[in-house]
Amino acid sequence: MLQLVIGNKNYSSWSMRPWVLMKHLGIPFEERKLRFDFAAGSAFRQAVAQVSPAGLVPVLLDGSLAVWDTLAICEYLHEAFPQAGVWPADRLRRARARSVSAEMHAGFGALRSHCPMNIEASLPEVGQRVWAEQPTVRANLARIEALWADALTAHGGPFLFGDFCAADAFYAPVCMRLSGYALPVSAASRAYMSRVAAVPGVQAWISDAVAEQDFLDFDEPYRQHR
Ligand SMILES: N[C@@H](CCC(=O)N[C@@H](CS)C(=O)NCC(=O)O)C(=O)O
Repeated sequence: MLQLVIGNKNYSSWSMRPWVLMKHLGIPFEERKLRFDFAAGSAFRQAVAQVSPAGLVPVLLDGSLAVWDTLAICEYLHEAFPQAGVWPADRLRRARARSVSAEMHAGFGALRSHCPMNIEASLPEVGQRVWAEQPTVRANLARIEALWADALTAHGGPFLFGDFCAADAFYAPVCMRLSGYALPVSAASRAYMSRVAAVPGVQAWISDAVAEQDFLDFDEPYRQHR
């Protein structure tokens, strides 16, 4: 049985990606959740160090093999379950899906740092301030909306490349951020975000995140409590 080591569901955007993808595709796995605590020597640090030299979550364990980093995990799943639909079946779509996923993986730093994922919170006033003060966040969002629009138009929806695949899983935490911080987006983007949020695997992650009832101040630059 595969095991996916993840962090707090409310905060861990990287953990969310392979988790929702595997749930959606029906790839069986066991979840092992580690509560975030980034202090040196913490239980989190010790547990992650036992499975990954990189010291970050998520980590996919297949027997004695550890695969870390979300893109590597998606590629491993694609090879282990070639029919599951991790990436689109069509070669050109697959190349584009990998491109937009890699762009997410390597980029959008301003959006990620100014609007950290916090699924449970509703932070429209923070979003309004960030939007007014941070041109880099506005530029990130313009690029995200453009690439969503291009993919949805080219492939006819309902997801970026037709069926929900790894590319949508990569943007699922972005959808959470745009909703939670109520950033202004087009009607087409909002409709795509609603479709992503309605996917059963995404729904399951959201309800677990809301039920977590945890508050980690270092992950909450904008709140003192829930
Ligand atoms: N590039 C990595 C990023 C993983 C990552 O940054 N994970 C965060 C949690 S969402 C983490 O483990 N942080 C622990 C730390 O910063 O020490 C991936 O794609 O998996």
